[in-house]
Amino acid sequence: MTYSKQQLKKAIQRKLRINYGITEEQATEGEIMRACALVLRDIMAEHGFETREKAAREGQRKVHYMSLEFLMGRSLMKNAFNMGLLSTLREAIDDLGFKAADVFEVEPDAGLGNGGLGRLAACYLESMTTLEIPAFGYSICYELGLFKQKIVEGQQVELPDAWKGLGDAWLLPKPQEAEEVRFGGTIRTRWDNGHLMVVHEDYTRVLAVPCDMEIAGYKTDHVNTLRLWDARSPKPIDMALFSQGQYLRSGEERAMADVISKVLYPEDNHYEGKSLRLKQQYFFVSATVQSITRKHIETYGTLKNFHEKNVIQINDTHPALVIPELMRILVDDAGLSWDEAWHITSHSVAYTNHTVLAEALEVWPQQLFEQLLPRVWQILTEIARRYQEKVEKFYDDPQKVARMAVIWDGAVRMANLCIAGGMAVNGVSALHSGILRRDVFRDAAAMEPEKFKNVTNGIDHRRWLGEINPGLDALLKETVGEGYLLHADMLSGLEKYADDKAVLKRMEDIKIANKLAFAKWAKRQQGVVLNTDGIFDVQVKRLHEYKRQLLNVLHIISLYQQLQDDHDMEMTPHTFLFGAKAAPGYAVAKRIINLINDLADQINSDPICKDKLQVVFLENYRVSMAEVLMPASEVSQQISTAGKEASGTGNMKFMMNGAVTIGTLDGANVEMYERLGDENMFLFGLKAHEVEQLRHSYDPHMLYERDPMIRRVVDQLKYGFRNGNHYEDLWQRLLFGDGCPADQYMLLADLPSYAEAEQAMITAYGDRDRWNRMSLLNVARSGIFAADRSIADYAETIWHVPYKK
Ligand code: 26Q
Repeated sequence: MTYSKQQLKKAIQRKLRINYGITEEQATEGEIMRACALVLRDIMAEHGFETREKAAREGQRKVHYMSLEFLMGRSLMKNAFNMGLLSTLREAIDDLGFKAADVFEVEPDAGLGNGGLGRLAACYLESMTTLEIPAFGYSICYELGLFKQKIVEGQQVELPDAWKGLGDAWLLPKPQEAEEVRFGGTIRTRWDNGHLMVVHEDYTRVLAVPCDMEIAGYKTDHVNTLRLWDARSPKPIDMALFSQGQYLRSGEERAMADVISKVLYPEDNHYEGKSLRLKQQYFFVSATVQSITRKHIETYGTLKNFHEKNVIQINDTHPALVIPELMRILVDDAGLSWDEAWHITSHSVAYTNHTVLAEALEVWPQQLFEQLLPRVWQILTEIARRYQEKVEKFYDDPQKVARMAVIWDGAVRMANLCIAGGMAVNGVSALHSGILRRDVFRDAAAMEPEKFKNVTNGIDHRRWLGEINPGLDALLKETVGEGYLLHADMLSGLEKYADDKAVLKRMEDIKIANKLAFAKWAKRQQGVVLNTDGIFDVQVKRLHEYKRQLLNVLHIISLYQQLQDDHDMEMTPHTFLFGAKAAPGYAVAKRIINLINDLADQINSDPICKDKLQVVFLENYRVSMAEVLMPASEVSQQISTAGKEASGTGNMKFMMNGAVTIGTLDGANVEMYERLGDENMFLFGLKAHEVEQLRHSYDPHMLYERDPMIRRVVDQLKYGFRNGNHYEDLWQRLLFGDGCPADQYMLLADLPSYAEAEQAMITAYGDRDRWNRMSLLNVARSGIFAADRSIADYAETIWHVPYKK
C-alpha cells in the first residue's frame, strides 16, 4: 500500500481537527508529531489485525517475547522508514509549514529500559516483524521510564521521566482485554465431584489493562504488537471502609495497585530484592500468561496443544514466574494433571541469560513468596521437589544437588527455576554461552547438554545504520545495493571497494559530516563546543565498574601528565566522549561520573590541552542520543574485564557505522575480532581464562609499586584536581579494596597494554588511507551482527518457527 503526500497531509489535518480541534496553523510541533503518529498507527492497526487473523487461520506458531524492559526510543521516523513512507511524510510535514527534523526531534524516547537487555528486546521485536514471524512483545507500561540524568556541579542528579505526555500517541488502550491479577490471601483445597479443587481466598485484586503498540516491519504488511500492561485498581475506593470513616485506609488498595506500574527499576546488572519489584514481575507475568492462554483457547478450544502453537522467550530471569504461573493455569483452571501441565510448560518456555555477575543473579526470599503469592509458592515447592529428585537420580553428589536446587536455604533461585522448567537456555555471545556451559551452569549443562545453546546478539541494522546514517546508507545503496537492508550479509559486498580511493574518500567525508552534525547537536543540547578536528573516541554505556570507564579515565590522565611534562608534545587531537547513567544507589559509579566531569573541567580549561586533548561527559545518554552519536564515532571503547560483558550491543552499532574498536576479548568482541583480525581492531588486555587464573594471586599494589606510570596515574586520583576535589576513595579501592578485593576488575593489570593499544590506534589514525580502509572493512564485516541473523538463529534452533528468508 502506498500513500501520496496529499493523502498523508489530509490524514494529518484530519487528526488535528478531530483530536485537538485545531488546524495546522494553530498546531505546535508536538501536536503535529502526535497527529502523524495517529495516522501511521491507524495504518498499522489495520495491518496488525490482518496479521493476527492470518496467524489464527493458518494455525501458525506464535512467539511471545517477555521482558521487563523494552527500550524503544522514538518511533515516528522508524515506523515511517519501515513503511516506506519516510520521504513522503517529510514532504507532507514540510507542506504543513513545519520542519520534519524538528517534528521528529520533539518525540520523547520511550525509555522503558535500562540498557542492553531492554534495547535488545526492541531490536528483536522489529526483526521478528520484518521476518514475518507472528510475535508479541510483553512488558509493563511504566508511567516513568528510566530517569533523566542532569549533571550538576559534576554530579549525577536524577529527574523523573514522564514520557507519556507526548509519547503515548502510539499506545492503544484495550480495557475490554484487561486481566485480573491476585496477590496475597490464603489457599484452601476442597473436593468437588472427586476432583481436588484449589480455592484462593481473601486476595487483593489488581487490574492489568493492556496498552498496545503496533510495530511496523520493513517492506512488509506484517505488523506485530508490543503489549504493555498498566496496573489499576478494580475499584476506585473501598466503600465499606470509607463509610466506617476509615478514609485513609479506604484508598490504600487503590494506591497499592497504581504503584505497580509507576516506575522502572533503574538497576542494570544488579539484583535488588524489593517486594515491589517482585509484585511488578508477577503482575506482568500473570497478566501475560492469562492473555496468551485466553487467546489460545479462543482459537483452539483447548490448552492441550498450547506448546505446539506457542513459544515464550523470557529475557533474563525477570519473567521466570511464567513457569509456575502457566502451571497454575493448566492445573488449577484447566484441570490438567501435573504431568500433562509440566510437559506443556517445559516445551513452551525458553530462557536467555544476560549476565554472569553474581550480584545480578535473582534470588528471592521464600518469605516474600509465601506472603505475596501463596499459590505460586505451593507450585514452586512442587517444581523444586521434582527437579531435585531428577538431579539426585543423575548425580550422587550432595554438593551438586545443593548447587542446582530451585529452592535452597529459604531462597528461590530464579535461574535454576528457568533451567528446570525451560526447553532451552541460551547465552548471548559465543564466549558467554561457553562460560555458562563450562562454569556458571556446568552441573545442569552436563546433565542436559542439548538444552544449552548460544545465540549471539544482534541489532536492528535498519535503525542503527539505514535510518540514522543517511550518508553511509546512500553509499551502500550505490555499492552493495538497497537489498542490504533486508539481507545484512550483503554488506560484505563493500569489501571489494577496500582499495578504491574514491569510495574511501567518501567514507571519510561521510564521517566528517556526521561529526559536524553531532557537534551541532551537542552544542544545542548541552552547550558544549566539540573539537571536530579531534578523533572522536567514545565510551557510551551504563556506568558499571566491570565496564571499566575508570580504565579509560586512567589512560586519559596519563596522556594529560605527558602533556604536563612536555607542553609542546606533538599529539593527534583527541576528543574523548563519555555517556553513562549510574544506578541511583550505586555510589562508586556515581563517584566515577563525578571524576570524569572533574577531569573534563580541568583538561578543557588547561591551555596546554588546547587543540590537543578534550574530554566531554555527555549528559543523559539515551537511544536518541546514540542515534546521532554512532554515525559520528571513530573509536569505539569496549574495554570490560574479559569474561564479564555477556555480549555488548553498542560495540555492534559502532562497528556498523564504521568506528574502529579498541577492546578486550570479551562478549561479542571475540566474534568481531574473528572477522576483523589484528589489522582492523585494537585488542589488549587479559583473556577471560587469564583473568580467572590471576584472580587468586592478583596484587594491584605490587603493580603500583613497580610501574612508575601506574603509580603516577593512580596517585592523581588521590591528589585530585584544581577545583579541590579528590578521589582517595577510588585510589583506595584500586589498591586495597573496600569490602571487596582490591581492583577486582583488574584495571591496573590491563592499563599498560591498553595504553599501547591506544598508541597503535593513534598511529593508524594518522595514515588516512589505512584508517578509512579499516573503517570500511568494519562496516563490510558487520552483517553478522544484524538482529535478523540472531532472530533466524532463535527461529531455527529454539523456536522452530518459519521466517521470511
Ligand atoms: C533484576 C532484579 C531486580 C532489579 C533489576 C534487575 C535487573 C535489571 C536489568 C538486572 C539486570 C538488568 C539488565 C541487564 C543487562 O542489560 N544486561 C546486558 O544485556 C545485553 C543484551 O544481551 C548484553 O549485551 C550485555 O552484555 C549485558 O550486560
